[in-house]
Amino acid sequence: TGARPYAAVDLGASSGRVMVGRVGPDSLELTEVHRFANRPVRVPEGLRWDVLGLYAGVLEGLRAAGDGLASVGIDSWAVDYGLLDADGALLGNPVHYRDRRTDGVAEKVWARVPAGELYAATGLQYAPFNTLYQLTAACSTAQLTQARRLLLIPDLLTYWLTGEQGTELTNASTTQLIDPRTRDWSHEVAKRLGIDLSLFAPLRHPGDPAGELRPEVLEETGLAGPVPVTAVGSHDTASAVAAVPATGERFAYICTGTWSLAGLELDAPVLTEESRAANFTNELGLDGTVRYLRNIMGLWLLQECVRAWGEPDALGALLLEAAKVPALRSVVDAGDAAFLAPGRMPERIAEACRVSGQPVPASPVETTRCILDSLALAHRRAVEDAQRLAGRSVDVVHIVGGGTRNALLCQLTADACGLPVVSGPTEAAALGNVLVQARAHGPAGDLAGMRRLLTRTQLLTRYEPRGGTRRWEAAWARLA
Ligand code: ADP
Ligand code: LRH
Repeated sequence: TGARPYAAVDLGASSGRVMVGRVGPDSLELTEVHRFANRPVRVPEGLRWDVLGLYAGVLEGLRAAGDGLASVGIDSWAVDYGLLDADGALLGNPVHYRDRRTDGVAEKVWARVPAGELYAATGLQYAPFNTLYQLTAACSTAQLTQARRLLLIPDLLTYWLTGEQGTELTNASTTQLIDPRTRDWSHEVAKRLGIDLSLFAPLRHPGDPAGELRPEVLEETGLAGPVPVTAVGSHDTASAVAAVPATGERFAYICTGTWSLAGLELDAPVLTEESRAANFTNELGLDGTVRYLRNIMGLWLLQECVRAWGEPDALGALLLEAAKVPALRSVVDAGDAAFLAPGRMPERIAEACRVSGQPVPASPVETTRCILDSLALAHRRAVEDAQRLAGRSVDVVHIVGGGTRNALLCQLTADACGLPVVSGPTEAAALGNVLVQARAHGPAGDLAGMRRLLTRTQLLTRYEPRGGTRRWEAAWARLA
């Protein structure tokens, strides 16, 4: 196609990639030009992101993308940030959301703003790593005291590329400092918690210009300027949901990768007490939408086990063998924050099976099966609960992200939900990123139009439910 290329930088918790997308009236092509590991590093202060390594990966990816880029967009995992001093220099290494510094912090926050009021004001589920709790944990540190600016990870990398600062809205909604009804800062929550909102740069919306690559960046990447940078749905999950190839409105989605984010796209937040009790979140999506979803531990459980077993290349073989293990022998609660921290994952899963009186998986293959059954079960619970709490029903579940490569997980999810699953695209976040850039620089298209293009151009796989949803309900009862 003659269409100009867009570069999408998509940083997940397990890997970063730079993809080049080309969008035509009836075509959408995505090519991976660079992929690099994202490895958290444990230093004496705690668990940190290697943000310089990530930035180097971004530069290398842009070099590989080559000349002629119509624009660049960046998305990443949510909630985390870097702090800048008065000179604009980064203060320390950004803290990883799995760091333990937020242990016990929620109670301090709720003593000032009760959990119910916080939910009514921000719509965010309780997660220890929401930026609000991280900032409370950091409140008297030398770093935060010196900081003059806070930039969320994609905004920090955008700043390094362009010299311009902003706070992109979809990701800002994961700080728990945004009111999902006004789609603006919640001044009252910030005030009551003593959080200085002037630390944040002004809000930017997906599609807004975010500057141009600095001359030094052009030099380093060998690119000819000017190359504009465009704000996208900079929360990876917002970009991924934008790229769910749904044909109507009656769909649920599950973005699978390190996490499973399972829920619905709505026009307005659900802020009821029942919704809070069910730990559903109202994050902001494209074009005025709300991502009403629950965080499920996701393939993190498996990643951590594979890391513990020391066989990083064994995943394919493990999954083939796991498919032969009888279903639902033991399950764990894959929504349980007890699995958040790294380390000893096979033992922690075994322990959870033991205390709930179920057979303890006796091999890596059995543990793998236990994880996948547990994820499918958590997917079912989230899809069912979301429909009930939002008063909407669906007749298809879309799975996007790295988990689409796991056919067993997709089939088990169809079985558990009792609904057809349509899986794909795998690189949904990068596609959503590209499409938002394309419409900012070309003819405007709405979300439905973007999705029609995805349905026509992406390879999708359909899994039919094989019956027996009662067994899944019964399995859940073992955990209750
Ligand atoms: P993130 O964006 O959170 O880093 P991804 O969307 O890249 O995550 O998904 C990573 C997950 O995809 C891995 O944890 C792994 O379970 C799964 N995955 C990747 N490649 C394969 C594969 N070839 N077969 C099965 N699963 C895979
Ligand atoms: C997925 C994700 C998710 C957040 C978590 C911190 O990558 O952005 O939506 O809850 O990381």
